[in-house]
Amino acid sequence: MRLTALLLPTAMLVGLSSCLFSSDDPDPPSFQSISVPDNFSWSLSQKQFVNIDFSDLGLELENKRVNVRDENGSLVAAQIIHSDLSSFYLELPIGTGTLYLDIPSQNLVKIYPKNQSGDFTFGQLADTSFDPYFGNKPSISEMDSDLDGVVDSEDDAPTNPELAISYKIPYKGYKVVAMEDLWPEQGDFDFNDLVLRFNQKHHFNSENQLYKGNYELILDAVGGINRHGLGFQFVRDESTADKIMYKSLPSNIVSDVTGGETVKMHDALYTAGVYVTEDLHFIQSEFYNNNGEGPTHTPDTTRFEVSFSPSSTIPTNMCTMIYLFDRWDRGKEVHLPFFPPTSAANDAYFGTEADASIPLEDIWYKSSENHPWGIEMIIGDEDFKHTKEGVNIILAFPEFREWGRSGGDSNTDWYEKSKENNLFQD
Ligand SMILES: [Ca+2]
Ligand SMILES: [Ca+2]
Ligand SMILES: [Ca+2]
Repeated sequence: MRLTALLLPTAMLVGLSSCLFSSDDPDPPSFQSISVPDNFSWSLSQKQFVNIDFSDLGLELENKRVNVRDENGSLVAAQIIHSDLSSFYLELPIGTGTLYLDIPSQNLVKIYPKNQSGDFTFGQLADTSFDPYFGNKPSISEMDSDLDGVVDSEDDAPTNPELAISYKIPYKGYKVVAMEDLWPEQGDFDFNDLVLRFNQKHHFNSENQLYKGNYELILDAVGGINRHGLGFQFVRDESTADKIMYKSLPSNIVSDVTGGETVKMHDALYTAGVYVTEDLHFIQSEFYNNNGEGPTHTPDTTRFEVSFSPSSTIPTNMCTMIYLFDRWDRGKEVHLPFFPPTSAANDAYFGTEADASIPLEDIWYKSSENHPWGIEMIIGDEDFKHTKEGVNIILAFPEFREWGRSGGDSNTDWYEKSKENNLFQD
């Protein structure tokens, strides 16, 4: 096994926005003062590839279920084992500790602690003792009602032959995205032009092929001045220990979209994804900014379902990320760092203003100082409280800067340590 992964958090910079520095801070730090490693992803989460070869066990595991659980027994991910192999792509809350693998049919639990470099040591099969903590019981049902090869007791949809496994990503809480929307120009680094949380529940068939996904998106703040649409894109994470890299997927992996009134499929020629809305205002029940200056309102929630064309063209390491686009200039998209533009983007914007994307090297949406237009966080059940309008994030969260400088290695709890009166929710 192996893995490696990555994501780390990071930081941001600041820029302009002078008016918000408090008078008791005579030398307010600027976002530009943060020097970060080139390969810093500005992500506060833990992404990990895990490939497990069960052949050493010498057990009959074909069509048997394997679960990944956290230390409380909560389901993180699951798969049906074929040819003694399983491959997982995990997006975990920062700080996730030991993971466990359980194979119910064998009454077997294996423990995978993190090693010193922060990776889980999957595959070493270090501990084969049953851990009663999970209350695991061998699967007793041999009935396979829907004939998909997975016995009823291990089948999340025992009467639907097209579904066998379902789990949420992230497995608890949400993926939080906080963005600046002026790309390719630099903004004021308050990261509240868009603040949203989303979660996805993915459903797979007995061949571990993605069949459909249910998405929930909570629009916490819309602090930007410009009108923007919102999209989801599906990409594959090709990151290694040395390089962060995401690659677009072809649009034909998506076969249908249902649910929200504003949601529709990307055009056939585009890369894989959906338009959540052509204008963020359209998914608000009434207009709000939630930034302390404009109107305040309970955040609206949008839900939709995406059907995929189950086939091996959807890789295990597929991940979902949101992006913004200019309502009046569709080719102007804003993505998190390292995430590629969709095929609807206008290449002419790259390398202009503050953008220093290097398309041939798969480096996207970063400035020449490696500063981002958005950050991503997976922080489990904790809430992220965003900044008030115009408050530079490094002022609101004093440890943010050190997090960035460390390339995400230290101060990963910066979001819990805000300076008083700088957050919208204060
Ligand atoms: Ca079945
Ligand atoms: Ca089934
Ligand atoms: Ca801003």
